[in-house]
This record gives sequence, structure tokens and C-alpha cells, in this order.
Amino acid sequence: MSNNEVMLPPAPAWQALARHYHQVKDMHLRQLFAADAERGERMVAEGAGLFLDYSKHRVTGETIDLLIKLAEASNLSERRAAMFRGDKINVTEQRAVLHVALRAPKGAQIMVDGANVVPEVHEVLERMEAFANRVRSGAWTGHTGKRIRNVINIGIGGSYLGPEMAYLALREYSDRALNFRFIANVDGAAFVEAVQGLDAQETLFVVSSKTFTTLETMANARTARAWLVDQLGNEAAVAKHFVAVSTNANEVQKFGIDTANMFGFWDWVGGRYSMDSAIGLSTMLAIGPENYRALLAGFRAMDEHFLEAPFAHNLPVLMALLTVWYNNFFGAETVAVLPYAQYLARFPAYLQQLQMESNGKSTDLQGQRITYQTGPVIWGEPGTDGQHSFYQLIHQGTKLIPCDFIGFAKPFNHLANHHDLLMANFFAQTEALAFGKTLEELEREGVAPAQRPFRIFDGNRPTSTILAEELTPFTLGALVALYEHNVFTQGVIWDIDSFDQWGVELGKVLASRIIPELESDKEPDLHHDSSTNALIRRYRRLRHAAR
Ligand code: G6Q
Repeated sequence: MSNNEVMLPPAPAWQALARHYHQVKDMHLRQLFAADAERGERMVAEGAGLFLDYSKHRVTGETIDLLIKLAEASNLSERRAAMFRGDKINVTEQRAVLHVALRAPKGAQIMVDGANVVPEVHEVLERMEAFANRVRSGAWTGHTGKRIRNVINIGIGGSYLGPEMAYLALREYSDRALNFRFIANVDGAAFVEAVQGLDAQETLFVVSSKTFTTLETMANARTARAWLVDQLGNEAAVAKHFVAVSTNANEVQKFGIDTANMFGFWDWVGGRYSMDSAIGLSTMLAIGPENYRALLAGFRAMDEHFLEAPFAHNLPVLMALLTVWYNNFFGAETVAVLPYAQYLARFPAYLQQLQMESNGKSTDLQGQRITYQTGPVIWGEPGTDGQHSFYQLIHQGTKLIPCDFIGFAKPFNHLANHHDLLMANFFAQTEALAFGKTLEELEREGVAPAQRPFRIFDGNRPTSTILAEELTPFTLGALVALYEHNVFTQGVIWDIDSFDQWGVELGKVLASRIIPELESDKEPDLHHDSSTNALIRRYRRLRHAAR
């Protein structure tokens, strides 16, 4: 594992870390643990019900001190305060970044453009609760008077990944009499499979789109409306089977959804930070208002921890600094997120958007091209599945991959000894990654000499362990907020705007130009590069060839 001699900013805090890196880069976790019997007890932090053990990282006390100096030199405290008070810290879009207002207590005051936004947040929450209660109790019925049994969320990106992740994570808390499905992809297969076997009379579509103009979502919403009207034979049925979550009342109305059945949010909620806004309506329908309030309380508890805990004990700050350490000094390109919880199967996918869309940037806040590394690639799968797949590379490959291990002490399902088996693997993996297996150990174990080179594990592979008591709505809220603030802190240190997404916008524009070229009856006049032109022609030939 080599340092790619990555470029660093010239500021003294970065340069001090660079000097320190050269002193400690070859230290082994075996040495660090041998030299300090208390390490595993000391390099820990706790907040909002989450426990973080960061002792299995390639850091000394001095590393942490220097990283904290870097956070201080980056004005983290001031930037954090600016976010919480509603300053327009999304500078390229001139917007406040106030997902923290979505879970602020009722009496709080957070001002945007001279108005307190907290009362509006609670007004929407209360409307969502009233609606969720009606659907869950059966008081809200479909057009033919049947109660709702199926809820389909139509939305993509930030209007999809959070709701799907949260629904799966909290299935044990959900009303099992209701089926939940999610349509994101514009590939018609997503729609066809989602409505498979469903009775339209019992189906409610939640069209979730901040802008209500997103190509994929609007195509799926139109198809859903056509399907419903076709099944129920009446245009008027739309009123009882479609609700909208959006900031754009005009477009919602144009689509034909009564704005009385629209749940709003605001331009100061970024898509990927919106799962606890009205975008969480499907989550609330699944788990009920009370559990949803507990989810919000978990978010809020982590917000408070992030605001109040000193950096050395602050979970999001520590996790962000450790990412910076490997990303900018060791040249690590990725971070793996490995939840040991089947219910968190989609958590890595959710975090991919949260982190990569936020920090995949190469221009700083002053508009200058960045010469150092910013956001890493995020990936992962639940343990133990990953162990039988890609962990080989983490253990013995040539790449350095810091990992976040996430586990829970209490299972939901008390099936024989499944949970202890799961958690034994959880602990064993971080131990093996840190300490590996030496030649001497292999000799002692009597491994044949010819085999030994292949069975050596270098170890020294860094991991964070996040351990919580139980996966509850509260814990999930705290966990998501942990990563939200982790991403924010990284962005502050890299001096980037973590809240815009111009890369997403470009794709939207380019696709809209090609649609007519694919659909036109006549051979279109193509003006792309020679590769794109030839591919479009080939597609048209194949698409229209007789079967
Ligand atoms: C998230 C992004 C993006 C967005 C989708 C859906 O931060 O902005 O993923 O959520 O493009 O947008 P709409 O909610 O407007 O349909």
C-alpha cells in the first residue's frame, strides 16, 4: 500500500499533518496496541446512543490532535454555526442548508430570509400525521371505497433512496398489512414489477419530487396515472389514489393532484438531505407517526451532539477527520460501509448518494480548481454476505480500504443463535483486518512452508466500529445524521460546496436533447461525436428491427 504522493493544500495545519504522516505511516496497529494497553478503551466516543471505537485506525494521539487542529483551522465551528442558523452556505445555488430545521423542536427559531421556518415544518408534519393516520386506520379509502393496502413511492435520487432505505431498515416497525414498493428507474421494468399483482382499487401512489419536473419521476407518474385510470375506468379516481410531496405546487396542480393532498417542503432542503422532510411520507405511512417522531428525535439527538461535543469526542467530526487522513495522506480512494444488519441492506446505497453527490467536487468555494483529493468512493454491502465476496481484497489486496463496521447488540428476531453468529463475525473481521496473521503465527500453526506466503495477512487495515444497542427509529435517525454531519465536516475541510450537484444537472440536459433523436420516425441529423452518433444509429436499427 503506497501513498500516491497526493497534493495537499499549503496551509500550515495540512503541512504539519504531512510531516506527521511521514513519521507514522509505517506504524503497525500491532505495535500501537502493544504499546498502549488502554488504547481500545480510550479511543472511543459516544453520542446519541451510538458508540464509536476508532482505536483500530492508524493514528496516534498526536494524529488526532493534528487532525483537530486542521478542523479548527478550517473554521469548522463557525461553518457549523452558519449552517444551523440558516446562512446561505450552499453558495453556488444561494440557498440555506437547513435539514436540521426538519427535526427542530416546536418552539425553536431558525430564520430564513427573515421568517422562522420551524412553525411551517411542524404544520407539514401534523398534516402528514393526520393523513398517515387516515390511511393506516382505513378512514382514507380508494375511489371504490376499498381501504388502501399498497403504497407506491414514485421518486428518484434523494426522493427515493432515503425512503426505501428507511422502509427496509424499519420493517419490524411497519404495519405489515400495508405493502410498500418503490419506483425510481425510468426503465419501464421498474413500474411493471412494482404494480405486479396489485389491485388498483387498493393502491396509493405517493409522487415524491422536489421539483416535480424530473424526467424519470414524471414519466413514471404519468404511467401510474394511466394504469390507474385504465384499471378503474374513471379519471376522477386520481384524487383518491395520488398524493404529492413537492416544493412545486404549480406543477403538482398541472399534473392533476389536488394541492390539498400535497405535502410541501422548501428549497433549503437538499434532495439527499430530505428523508426526514415530507419526502418521508412513505416512511411515516409504514411505521406510523409515533415511530416517525422517534426517528426525528434520533436525528435531533445527533444534531445536538454534533453542535455540543468537543471535536475530540464528536462522532461526526472524528469520522470525517479519519476519512480525510486516509484520503489525503495515505491516498485511499474508497471507504467501505459494512452494516451487520440485514435491515440496513440499502444503507450503503443511501450513503453513496449522500456522500458522493455532496463531496464529489473539484472546485473550491472561491471557484478555484482543486489540486488535492476530495470525496472518496463509498461502497458496501451488509455483512456477512460481503465476507464471502469482496472482503478478500480488503484483507489481502494491494489497496487500502478504510471500513465502517456497523452493528447492534440486540436482534429483532430471536432465531436460535443467529445474532451471536452474526456479531462474532463482526468482531472477528475488524480484529483480523487490524492484526492480520504473521509468518511466525503460520509457522506455529504448522502451515506448510509453501503455503505460508499466500496465507500471510499483513493486517494494519483500518476500521471504525459503530455499535448501538438496537436498530430502532431513534437509532436510524442518529445514524443518518451522523453521516450527514460527517459529510458536512469533510466538505468544510476540503473547502467545497457539499450541497450543490451540477454533475446531476448536466446529465438531465444532455438526455433531453437525445430523446427526439431516438423517437423521430425519420433518420435524425446527428451532431454528436462519432462514437455517440454511431451508437444512436445502431440503437435505432436494433430497436426497430423486426423480432
Ligand atoms: C439530491 C439531488 C437529486 C434529486 C433527484 C430528484 O440531492 O438533487 O438526487 O433528489 O434528482 O429530484 P426531484 O426530487 O426534484 O425529483
